[in-house]
Amino acid sequence: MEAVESLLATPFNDLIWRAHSIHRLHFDPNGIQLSTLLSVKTGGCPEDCGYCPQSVRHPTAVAQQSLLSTEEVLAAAQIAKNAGASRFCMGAAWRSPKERDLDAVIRMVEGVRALGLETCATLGMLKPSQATRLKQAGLDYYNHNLDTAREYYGEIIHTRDYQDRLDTLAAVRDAGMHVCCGGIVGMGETRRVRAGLLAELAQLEPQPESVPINLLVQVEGTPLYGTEALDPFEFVRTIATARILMPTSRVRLSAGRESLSDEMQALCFLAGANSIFYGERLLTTGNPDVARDQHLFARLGLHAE
Ligand code: SAM
Ligand code: DTB
Ligand code: SF4
Repeated sequence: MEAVESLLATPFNDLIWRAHSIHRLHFDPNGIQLSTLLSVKTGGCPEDCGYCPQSVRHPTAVAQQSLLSTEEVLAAAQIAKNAGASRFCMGAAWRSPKERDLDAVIRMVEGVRALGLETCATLGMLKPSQATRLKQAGLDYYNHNLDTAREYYGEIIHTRDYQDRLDTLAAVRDAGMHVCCGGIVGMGETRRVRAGLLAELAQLEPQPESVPINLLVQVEGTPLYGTEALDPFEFVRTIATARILMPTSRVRLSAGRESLSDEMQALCFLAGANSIFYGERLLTTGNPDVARDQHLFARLGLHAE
C-alpha cells in the first residue's frame, strides 16, 4: 500500500509517461470501448451507500421505478447499439436480486445479446447459484465495485461490509464471468485511501477485466453532497496508477465526466483510460451526450473499439 501511495505521489509528468508507456504495450492507444448504462430498476434501495441517490434512506429527488419490461430494455439497447456502443450494462437498485427478479433479468440479458451487444449487469450481491444462472444466460460481465479502501468502507456504507463485496466477486469469478470492479474517488478520502482501493483492486486474482473509476457525482440529499471537490489532477493520477497496477485491464473513465473538462478527459485517456460510459444518462444522473463525445473523439483522433 505504501508503494501504491508513492506511485500516486510521483511527479505528474513521470507518472503519466509511465502509465502511457505501459498502456501502449497492451492496447491500441487510440481505441476506446463504449458501454451504455440503463437503470432497469430505480430507487428505493435498502442499502445506505453515502454517495448514492437511490438509497431509500436519503431524501433525494430520484423517482422510484419498478423493474422495466424486457421490451423497454431492448428498445434502449437498440438505441445504444445504433449510437455505437459495444456493451450494454443493466443496473438495478437492489441489495441482492430475488429469484423472480433474476428470471426477468435473464430474459433481458438474452434479448440484449441477441442484438449483438456484450452484456453487463449490476444487481447487488449474488449467491454462487445466481451467478451461475446469469453466466448460463450469457451474461458477459458483472459489475460489483469495491468502491473504496477497506479502512474507509465503514465511513460510507453501514448496511454491508467489505467481505460481502469480495464474496460476490468470488462468486462471479467462479461462475466464469468477466469481472467489472472499480470504485469512487472524491468522497473526501485521503490519497492513502485511494491507494488502498487501487491496491485492493490490483490484488484480485485474476485482476478485473474492467475497472471503472468513478468521480463522485454529488447529488443533493445524499450524505456526501457538499464534499470538497477532488483536484482533477488527482483524478488523473488515480487513472494512471490504475493503469500501471492493472496493465491489461480496461480502465473506464466512469461517472463524473460532466464535471471534467474535455482537456481533463484527454489527460485521462493519455494516462490509460480506454473505456467510457456512453449516452446522456448514467443510472439516475447526467452524462455527456453522444454528439459531444463524438466531437471529442474526432478532436482527439480516438475511435470506438
Ligand atoms: N445496487 C448495486 C450495487 O451497489 O452494487 C448496483 C448499482 S450501484 C448504483 C453501482 C455503482 O454505482 C456503485 O457501486 C457505485 O460505485 C456507483 N455509484 C453510485 N452512485 C454514485 C455517485 N453518486 N457517483 C459516482 N458513482 C456512483
Ligand atoms: C460504475 O462503476 N458506475 C456506474 C455503473 N458502474 C453501474 C454507475 C454510476 C452511477 C452514478 C450515479 C447515478 O447516475 O445514479
Ligand atoms: Fe443501493 Fe447500489 Fe445505490 Fe448502494 S449503490 S444504495 S446498493 S443502488
